[in-house]
This record gives sequence, structure tokens and C-alpha cells, in this order.
Amino acid sequence: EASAKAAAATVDAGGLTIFDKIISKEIPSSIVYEDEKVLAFRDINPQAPVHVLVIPKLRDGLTQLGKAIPGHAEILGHLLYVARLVAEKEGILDGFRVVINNGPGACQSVYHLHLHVLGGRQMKWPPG
Ligand code: DGP
Repeated sequence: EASAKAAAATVDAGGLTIFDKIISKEIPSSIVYEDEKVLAFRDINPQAPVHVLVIPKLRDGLTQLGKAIPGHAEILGHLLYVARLVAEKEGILDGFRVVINNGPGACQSVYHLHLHVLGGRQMKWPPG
């Protein structure tokens, strides 16, 4: 399953992704938080009782964290702060994890930067 996902993971093609349709609301999602710069919505395939994705509305070349440049620092900081707001809203401030999968080697499947906010159960370490 995991290796199939890694094999199927597209390389960064730079084109539109499913998240563009979620941002435009063409595809419905369960929105947890939204402001002018970011959207947070529940993952369709949750890996924990709380599993929320936080994404920038404007991808701006930020298909993955490894492509970040100095001009992305502000939105990267905002995304991380919103992860904390989501954790508070979801009642998991005492135990949550923020994950960014970068590239095929980390099973990234959608090439629009996203933070996973996970919690609501005991998280194990090391992660898989
Ligand atoms: P990653 O493997 O880090 O690229 O995570 C991509 C996540 O996106 C994955 O956990 C499933 C989620 N996802 C993919 N398509 C959709 C969708 O259409 N709706 C929602 N809510 N989540 C999606």
C-alpha cells in the first residue's frame, strides 16, 4: 500500500492539483479554518481522529517544502501558526503532530505544499 502510493506519487509537474479545486470550492471539503491566505480542511483519508491539512491558497511555486525560497518564509510561518490554531480549535493542543511529506521518498502525493495536523490519539515515535 505504502510502496504503491510512493510509486504512484506524481513528480512535481507544476500543474494544477486537486487542492486548487478544493480552494475554489469546486470540490467540497470539510473546512476547519480559512483566511485570505490559507485553507485548513479535513483529510479525506484520516490517519488519526483529527487529521487536518493546512495549505496556502496561492501555491506560488511552493509545490513542496524543498522548493521554498526566501520569499516564501512569511507564508511558511503563517501555515505553521495556523496549524497551532487548528490544534486549539480541535482540542488537541496537549498532543498533536505537524507533518510535511516532501517528495516521492516521503510519499508526497499532492504537489501543492500542505501541512498535516494530526492528533486525537497517542502518536507514536518514530513515525513510519
Ligand atoms: P501527501 O501524501 O502528504 O501528499 O498528502 C496528501 C493528502 O491529501 C492525503 O493524506 C489525502 C489528501 N487528499 C487527497 N485528495 C483529497 C481530496 O480530494 N479531499 C481531501 N479532503 N483530502 C484529499
